[in-house]
Amino acid sequence: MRINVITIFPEYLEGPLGLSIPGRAREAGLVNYRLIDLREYATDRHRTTDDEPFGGGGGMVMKPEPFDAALGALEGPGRVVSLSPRGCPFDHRTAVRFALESDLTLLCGRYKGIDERVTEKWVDEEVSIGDYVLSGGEPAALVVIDAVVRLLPGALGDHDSAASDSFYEGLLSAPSYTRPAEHDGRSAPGVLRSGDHSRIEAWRAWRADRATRHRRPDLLDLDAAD
Ligand code: 97T
Repeated sequence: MRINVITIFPEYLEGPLGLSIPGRAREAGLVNYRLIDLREYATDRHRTTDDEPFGGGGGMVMKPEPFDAALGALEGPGRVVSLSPRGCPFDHRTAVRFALESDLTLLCGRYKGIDERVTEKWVDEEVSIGDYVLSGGEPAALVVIDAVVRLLPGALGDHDSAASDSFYEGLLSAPSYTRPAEHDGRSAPGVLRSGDHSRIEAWRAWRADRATRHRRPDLLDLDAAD
């Protein structure tokens, strides 16, 4: 898979993409990251990438020309996704969908967003990682990349498992415990150390259901779940 990111801060992503599962996936040849510096596509002396919004109202808007030139220079941009607080919620299903693409291009806006004409011409979908405001799309792009890359076949090592992740089956996962069996006066549940896999599965299903009902009842809503 090839993931392009267009940003005014390529250095923001460089470090994280070399670490952990995203870094290992790159070393294994499962994914290639291309960080594109938007400023290199600005044409004026000051390499301007933003301007005041038409209609006023404060804040700054990302100019259309640098994005247009950067996207035009990409041979196969694949699915083009813009990170935006106005986007559709990014969730596990979106991550699965993106992981099936061969090429993905992420646009990082800042300030008040990107000129809508860029979105109309190039963007397949706008996604948000949650209901809060960021200083720019870069941390959101990292979130999307991490969630997508760990789904690529071979990205997870023997000690990681997607099947036990929260959301894998549409629910929060059960809590986890490891050695020692007793810590600070608290015991790990005996059932998890019983070796009885059907009892362990039943216990985990119960705790997953309980956590989901308490914290994320929206995930149990039948209409919302499918
Ligand atoms: O708040 C933002 C600003 C720019 C680009 C993306 C975001 C955002 O994405 N998800 C939540 C907020």
